[in-house]
Amino acid sequence: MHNNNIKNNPLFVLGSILFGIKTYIIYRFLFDIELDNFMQELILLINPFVSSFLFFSLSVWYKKHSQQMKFIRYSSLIGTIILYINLVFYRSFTDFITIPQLFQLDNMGDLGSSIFSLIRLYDLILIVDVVVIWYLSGKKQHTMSVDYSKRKKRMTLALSLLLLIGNFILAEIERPQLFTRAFDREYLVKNIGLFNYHIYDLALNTKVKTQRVFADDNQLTEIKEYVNNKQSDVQSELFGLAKGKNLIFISAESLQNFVINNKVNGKEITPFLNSLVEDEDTFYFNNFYHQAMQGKTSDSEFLAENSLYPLPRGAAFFTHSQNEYNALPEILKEKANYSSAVFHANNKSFWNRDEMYKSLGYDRYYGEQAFQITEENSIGWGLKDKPFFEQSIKYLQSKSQPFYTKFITLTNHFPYELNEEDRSIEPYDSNSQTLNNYFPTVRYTDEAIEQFFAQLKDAGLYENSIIVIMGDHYGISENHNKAMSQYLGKDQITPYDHVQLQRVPLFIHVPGSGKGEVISRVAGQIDIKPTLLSLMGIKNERDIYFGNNLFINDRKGFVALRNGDFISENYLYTEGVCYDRQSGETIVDKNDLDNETENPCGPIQEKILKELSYSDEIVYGDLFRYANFMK
Ligand code: GP9
Ligand code: MN
Repeated sequence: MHNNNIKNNPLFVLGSILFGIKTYIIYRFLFDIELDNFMQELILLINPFVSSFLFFSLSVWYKKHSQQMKFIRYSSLIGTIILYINLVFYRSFTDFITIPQLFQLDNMGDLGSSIFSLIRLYDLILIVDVVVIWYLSGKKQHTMSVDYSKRKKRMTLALSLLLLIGNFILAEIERPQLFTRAFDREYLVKNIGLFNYHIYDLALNTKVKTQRVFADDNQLTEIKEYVNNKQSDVQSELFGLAKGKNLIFISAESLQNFVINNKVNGKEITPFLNSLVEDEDTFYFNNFYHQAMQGKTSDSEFLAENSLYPLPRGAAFFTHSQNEYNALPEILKEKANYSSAVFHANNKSFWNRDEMYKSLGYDRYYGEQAFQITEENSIGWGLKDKPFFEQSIKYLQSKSQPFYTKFITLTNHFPYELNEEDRSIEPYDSNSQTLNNYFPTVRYTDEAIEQFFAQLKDAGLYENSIIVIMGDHYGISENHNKAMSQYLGKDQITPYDHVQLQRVPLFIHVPGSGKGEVISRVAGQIDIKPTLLSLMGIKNERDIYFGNNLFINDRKGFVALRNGDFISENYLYTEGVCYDRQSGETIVDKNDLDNETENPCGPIQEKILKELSYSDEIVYGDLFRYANFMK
C-alpha cells in the first residue's frame, strides 16, 4: 500500500509547470496579443501557471494513485484540445471562441480547405507536454502521486485559490472593471487566461439566456424615446427615387474598400466597380464602414436588414433566430407587396440562415441545392461567382415583380483560392499568401458582377431595378498587417489605419436616375435599411432602428463599431485613443488623459455605449414581440 517514498516531485506540480509553459508559449507567441507594458507581460506570464496549478492540483483529492494520474492525464489532454481549438479559430478570426459559437461548430466544418491552411506543422510541439505527462503518469505513478493529509489537501487548494485571487487583483489593477466592461475578449484572455475566460463566458451566456425571460415591454418605451429623439423623419430629396422598382442587393464577400481605384502590379484591381464610381447613375460611398462582429457575413446581413447592431458575442443569426424582427423583406412585402428571395450557393444551415431568413420575412432561399455545382465550376467554398450569377438569372426571371433579392457572393472568401484560368491579374508579392491571393479573387468577383449587370440587361430586368453592392466585412485580418503596410506603402498599420481598413464599398446604382455622385460622409451598414426604404418611397415612421437615411443632412454623424470603437465626421476612436479622423493625428491618448484634458471623443462614446446596449436589449429581450410596427 502506501509506502513512504520521498515524493518530492509530484506529477501535479510538474504537470502544471509543463502545461503552464506550453500555454504561455501559445499566449505569447502564437496568439497576437498586444502587450503595452511590463505589468501586462507579467500577468501573461504568471497566469498560465496559476490556471494549470488550479486545475492539476485538484488531483490530490483523489485517494487512489491511479485516479490521481488519470485526472492529470485527461486534464492535460482536454486542456490542450481547448487551447488548440482556440488557436485554430484565432488564426482565422483573430478572436477567441464564445459559447454561442461552440453551437455553430457545423459552420466550422464547412471551412473545409480553409481549416487546413490554419494548421501548422510546428503545432505538434503543443502535445509534447501531454506525451510527457501521459508517459510519467503511467510509468512513475508510485513516485509521482501523493498521499496528502486532509490538512495538506486544504492547503494545496488554498494556495491555488490564493494564486488565482492574486492574478485577478493584478488584472483588476491593470484593467479596472475588466469583468463589467468586457467588450474585448483579448483583454479578458490576456488578464485572466483562456480557461478562466471560458468560465466567465459560460456565466455570461447563462445570464443572456435569462434576459429574455425577464424582459418586459417597458424597456421598449424607453428605447422608442431614444430612437425618436435621435432620428428625424425628414424625407430626403431622393425619397421614392426607386419607387416600385426591383431591389437587387449584392453582398460582396470580404470586399474591402482599399481595392477600389487601386492597383496591384500596375493593374487595376476592380475595373468594373471603378467604372461605377464615375457612373452618373451610381452613388458610391467611400467612407462606409462594416460593423460586423463574430457573425461575419451574417452580422452584416443583420445590420443591413434590421438596422440593429449585431451582438458583441456569437451571431444573432444563431442565438436569436426565433426573435420577432421588422426587417427589410417583411416591410417591403407589407407596405409595397414585394416578393423576396436570397441567393447563396452555400449550405442552407450555414449561419443558421434557413431559420433566420424566415424570421426576417424572406419568401424563399435559393441555397446550394438550387444550383448545379460541379468540380469544374467550384473553388474554395463552393460555386464560383460567375456561374452563381449565371444560374440565378432563370430564378430571377420567374419571380413576381416587384422583388427584393439578395445575392451573397462566395469566391472572394479566405483563403482566396482561384484556378489559373480564372485569374485576370497576378497575385501580389509579400510574405502573406492571404493578401497576395486576395487581389485576383477580388478581380474575379468584380468581373462576375460586371457579367451579372449584362445578364440583367439581357433578361430585361435591368431598367426596372436598382442594384446595391456592399462589401460584407474585412477580408484581410490584422494578422497580415505587415504585408498590408507594404502594399499600402506605410511604415506600419497603426490602430487608426486598422479602423480605416474596416471600410467596405457601398454602391447604389439606380439606372436612368442621372443623380449619381461620390459621397464621403461617414456611413455604416446600419444605415442600409432606412436608406433603401426611403429610396423605395416607403414611409416607416413607427419602426425602431439605429441607422440613418444616408441621403438626409440631419444625421447622427457617427458610426459605432461593435467593439465600441467609432468614427464620426471629425473623430475616430479606437483602443482608448481619440484621433482626428481626417489627419489621423492623436488628439487624446488614454495614457495622458486626466481631468484637465478635454476629450472630444468622450460624449460620442457615451452615446454609442448607450445605443449599443439599447440594441442588445432589443435582441436579448426579444423586445419586438411587444411592438406593433405596421399600423
Ligand atoms: C458562408 C459565407 C461566408 O455562407 O457567407 O461566411 P463568412 O465566413 O464570411 O461569415
Ligand atoms: Mn463574409
